[in-house]
Order: sequence, then C-alpha cells, then structure tokens
Amino acid sequence: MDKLYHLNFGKSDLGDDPPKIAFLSGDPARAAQIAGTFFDKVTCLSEYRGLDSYMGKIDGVPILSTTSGMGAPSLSIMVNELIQLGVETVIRVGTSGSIQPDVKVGDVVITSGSLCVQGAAHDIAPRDYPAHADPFVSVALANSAKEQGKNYHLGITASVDTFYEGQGRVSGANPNLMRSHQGLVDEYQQLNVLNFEMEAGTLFKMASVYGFKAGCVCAIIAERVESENVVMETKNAAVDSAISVAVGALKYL
Ligand code: R2B
Repeated sequence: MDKLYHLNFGKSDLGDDPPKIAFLSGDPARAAQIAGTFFDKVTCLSEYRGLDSYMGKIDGVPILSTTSGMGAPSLSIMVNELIQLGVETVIRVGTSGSIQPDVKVGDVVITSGSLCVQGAAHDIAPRDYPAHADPFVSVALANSAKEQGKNYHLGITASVDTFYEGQGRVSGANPNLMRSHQGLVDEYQQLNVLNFEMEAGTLFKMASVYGFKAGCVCAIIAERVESENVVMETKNAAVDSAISVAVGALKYL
C-alpha cells in the first residue's frame, strides 16, 4: 500500500508515465470541472475528505487535477504529498477578491508574488523569505490569457489566512477588526496589491524551498473596493476563465 495519507492515492495509481504537472483548486467541484472538461482518459484517483483528485491527459501529456481545500494549512499538506509523488509543477486555479478599482469581477489575476500573511508558511521558511511564482509559469499564464483575449492582470496578491478578518471584512460575525486590520483594503490598494486569496503565498514558499515550479491564476469574484460580497451572478463565468487560462498555459511551459 503506497497511498499518501491525505491524497489517498500513491505512485502505483499513476501508471508508467506519472503526471509531473498538477492543477490545484481550492474547491473539489473545480478540480472535477477541470478534469471533466479538459482531460482525456479521466480517472478519479480519490474522493476523500473533500480533497478529490483526478488524472488524465491533455494533448497526450499526463496531468493531475487535485483539490487543496481552503487555506494554506490544507494546501501545504496536499502539495507536500504531490511533491512526494514526483509532481514538478503546480498551478493553483483559485478565486479571489480584487483590491484595485481597475481589477473587475470576471477578470483574472496572475500572481507574480505574494504578500504572504500566512501562519503555515512559517513552518516552511522564515517570514521574510520571498513568496514568488515561477516566472516562466507566470509568463505562460499571461501568454494564455492574452491569446484568449481575457482581461488579465499580473502582479502582487495578498495571501492571508482568513476570509473575513484577514481580508478586512466587517460584515461577518466579527464587526470589530483589530486596529492592524482596519483599513486593510485601502492600505493594500496603496501598496499596489491586486487581490486577496488564501493559498498562493505558502505554495510559492514551498516551491522555492522544495525545488518545484508554481504559478497561480485566480478568477475575480468580488470587488472589495465596492463591496464585501461575492458577485454570484458572474462567479461561474469568472471561474471558467481562470480554468481556461490555466489549461491554455500548458503549451507555453
Ligand atoms: C478563495 O476562496 C476561498 C474562500 O472562500 C479560499 O480558498 C480562497 O483563497
């Protein structure tokens, strides 16, 4: 039995030509959508704890679509185990709230580097260790977005641990943000941070420390300059865009 504990599959499930590239989604439904829409010869490797994984081929290249779960602690477990299985490139396909007025719902953000405010990352590297995407993966994502005519932005993402407090939301159960978190959207806007999400910074630090390549493309589903809410009407279309940008990047890698 060579199954990794959380992935719930092992080397022997991956065949003679094991995938070296993995798409990683926070949401298991997105992992299934990627595999179901774009993979040939799809195999469901695991449906376990909501961290589902699929294997298939795109243009003859073996590939995985796996779920990270929400937040960096869960992502760190899944990525650690993917690397144990020989994965060399991880592309996160996420959702995100924009911080800049010109980053609109439906756009995609390709992260060049993260302002990494994530506790899990401290278990991997010092706080000040850079959290940057692989430049070649970022360029591949940007080429793909350009080719597909998407509205895309390349730049810095705030990777935080919480959806509410860490993203300066006061509309949830806790209306009383700590002083350090009050005015967060304005402060990050002035620092030219494009968007909020909850996984990329830790992924990037893991990539530099472990020696694999990582990139991140996120669908913009909220405009935090305007509102704290996710825009549900356009969410699916935005996610479809981020997925097609990620898949289209493969030919540039
Ligand atoms: C974006 O969406 C999730 C929170 O709703 C989280 O995984 C993230 O980064």
